[in-house]
Amino acid sequence: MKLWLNQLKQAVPSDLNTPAELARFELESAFPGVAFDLCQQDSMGDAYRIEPLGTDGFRLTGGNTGLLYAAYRIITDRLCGESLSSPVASSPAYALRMVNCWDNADGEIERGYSGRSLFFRNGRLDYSDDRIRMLGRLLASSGLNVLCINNVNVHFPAQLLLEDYLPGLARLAGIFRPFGIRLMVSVDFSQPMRHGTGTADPLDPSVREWWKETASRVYAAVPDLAGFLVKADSEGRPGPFAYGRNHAEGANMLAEAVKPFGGVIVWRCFVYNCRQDWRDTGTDRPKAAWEHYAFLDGQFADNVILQVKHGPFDFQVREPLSPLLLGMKKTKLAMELQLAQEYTGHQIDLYTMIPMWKELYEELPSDRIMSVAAVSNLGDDENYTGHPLAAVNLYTYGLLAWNPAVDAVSAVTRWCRLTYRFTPEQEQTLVSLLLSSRRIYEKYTAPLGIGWMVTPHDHYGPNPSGYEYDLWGTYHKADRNAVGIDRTHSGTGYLDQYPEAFREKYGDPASCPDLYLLFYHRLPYDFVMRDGRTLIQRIYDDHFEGLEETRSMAEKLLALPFPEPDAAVIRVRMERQLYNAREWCDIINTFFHRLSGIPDGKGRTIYD
Ligand code: GCV
Repeated sequence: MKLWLNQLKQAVPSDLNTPAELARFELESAFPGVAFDLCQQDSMGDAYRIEPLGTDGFRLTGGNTGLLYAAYRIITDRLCGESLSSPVASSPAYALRMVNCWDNADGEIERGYSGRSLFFRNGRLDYSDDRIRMLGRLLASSGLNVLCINNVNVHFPAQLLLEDYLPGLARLAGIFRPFGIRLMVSVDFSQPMRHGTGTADPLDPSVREWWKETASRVYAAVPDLAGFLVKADSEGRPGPFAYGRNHAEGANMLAEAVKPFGGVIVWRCFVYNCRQDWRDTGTDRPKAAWEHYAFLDGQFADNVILQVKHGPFDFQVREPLSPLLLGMKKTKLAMELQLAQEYTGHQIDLYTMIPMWKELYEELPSDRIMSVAAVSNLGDDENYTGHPLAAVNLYTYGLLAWNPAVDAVSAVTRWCRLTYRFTPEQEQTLVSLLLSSRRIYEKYTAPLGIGWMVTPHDHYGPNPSGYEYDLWGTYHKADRNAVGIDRTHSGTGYLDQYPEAFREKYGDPASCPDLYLLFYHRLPYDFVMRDGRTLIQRIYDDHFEGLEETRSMAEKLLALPFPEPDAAVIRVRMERQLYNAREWCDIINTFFHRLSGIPDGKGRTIYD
């Protein structure tokens, strides 16, 4: 399956070596007889310029990869019915536009909802060359350029990617190379201990030596490896804390090892106390990333990038922008998004992410990050993303990683137009359904920014108190009078981690946007919101509306003439979404009704 490139008829041959060669192949096979003049200027890197030549020809100027991006721009514009009549120039906003796969060597994917790994089987690298080439084409056509193939939780034998599996990694890197995609690997901080160092202390000379020697071996096999991705001292992963060292000392030691080869260390900031006692009211999990990292600003080597989840918790439907992304001004940062729908419907429920990302980018000054990463939603299902419509998230993530100013309607329309042959009315219906899907999902799940009312561990379907007395620090503390946690200065102080403008906007329930209310405030059920409704009425209304809107979405979506096999998959998943939305609506409303004893002002059915 070719997803949004299904109109390209010819497969990419295996004997192309560079992005510029691939650019020529793609253009000549998509537009036989059209004149293309390709001028490679290496200093331009990913950037490109396209000039129309006469009536039907183009001059493309760019770096090796820039030429490929220019070729895909011409091809996708044409397939969308747009033609370039005047010169255009483009360059990406972020140097590294990364996809992080959480694939394990046994072929399982952590938080994977579209089958098994495309790269691993039975503890070994094992893949279909044709599918890898198709994946390379899809990623490159949306502007993405770095792929980390293994889980940040590095389970044995994934460590062998740096050892016995290195030839296989080199071969895989070779398949991706013409697509301008550089591989990255997640590494296990304690790996030197498999080789007798007896310690993984980042200041120990034998440990430093092991990583240097390993980096030189790895880069000899894969000279353009983007670098190493590291999850350290988080959720049981090894890290520098065991030796009394901090994250900067850990990251800088690895950075020194990859530096001679131009590599980077992407060090994740998802670090918090995952064995919290629910009785402990002094610890507030969203504060953790800041507490672990902010004081280290300015201490990281220049080839270290801190990768920060977009929100302070963990990819909930609604979270504020992480304060670390605003505060660490002397450190290179990447924002981490999640395409895998862990908390957002498991690629069963429709959930188009670009409206959420646009909100994040609006609050993030453009110079604060230098890279973006997204946890992959890919697997070996025939359609790669499980739900055929989940592919819109991968494609539009790429468009925004190139240019965060792209607007949501045009990005989603572009994907629809490339993927399906619909009439303008049908296309408009699909675009508006996709764009409304996030808000609909938000309405029927946890209310007003509170998050975490999901089935523990699996994270699909409702369980309002499932995490309430657990170790993960994710509490809502609903009682018969009130719900939420006060995270203002007078509460846990989380809001103090933000610049003044944020504190003013969110600190007062009277000015805090409704959809963030319960993230920042503990409020009584009879709190009167700006539109005059009480908090509890708003919760009931949102849930009833979310269910109704899902029903109406299902009706409209299933009336669209999707081709097979997409139509069948969409039908089955929509049935499951309808069931899920009803469960969420009724369980959340019943939960709050039982606690508060306040009836629905509109007299609708709540099951007590
Ligand atoms: C890869 C959450 C997820 C884990 C994931 C972790 C992380 O806790 O549930 O599956 O582990 O985030 O981002 O490291």
